[in-house]
Amino acid sequence: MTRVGRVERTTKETSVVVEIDLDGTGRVDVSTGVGFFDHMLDQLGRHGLFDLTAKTEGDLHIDTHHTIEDTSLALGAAFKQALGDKRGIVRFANASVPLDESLAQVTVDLSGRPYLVHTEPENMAPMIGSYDTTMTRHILESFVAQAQIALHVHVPYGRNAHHIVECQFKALARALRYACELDPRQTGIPSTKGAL
Ligand SMILES: [Mn+2]
Repeated sequence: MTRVGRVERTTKETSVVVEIDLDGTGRVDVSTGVGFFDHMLDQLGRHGLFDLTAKTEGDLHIDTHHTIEDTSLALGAAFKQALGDKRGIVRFANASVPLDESLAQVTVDLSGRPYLVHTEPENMAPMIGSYDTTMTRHILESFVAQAQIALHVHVPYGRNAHHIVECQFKALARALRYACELDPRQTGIPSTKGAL
């Protein structure tokens, strides 16, 4: 069984190709033209042990918004595709990851229903390089909408914007990795409904 998803998405604003292998080794090859966002996708692959490829050519002459959003939508769709019918998965997981003074707590249910709960410190620095820090929630919303998962991401405290965002992606990676793991005792689909 291979758990691989591949999505191509082209609009007048962006052209995106994303590929993910849930049973990878953390090999990442991403280029979106937004350096800090690439760094975050790198975290997701490395700490999720996903093999992840993302190539985006977006309308960066406007700003980085469409590029980041559309990559996140494609990533969510590829993730859902890779999960298939979710037979044998752990399904629920959580992870807490600190980055120096910042802490992220992520809980996930690969439920088949999109829902995001997100809190992070207010008054963060507005930009990290060309990355608008209000995009973190937008990335998570976009991913969740397409992946169809319930995702709760909280940063109870933190000060440095780079740390606050990065620890969220690291904790997300770990939580997704654990939730996607195949449970040797789980032979069916982990739902009393019989479908996820
Ligand atoms: Mn948008």
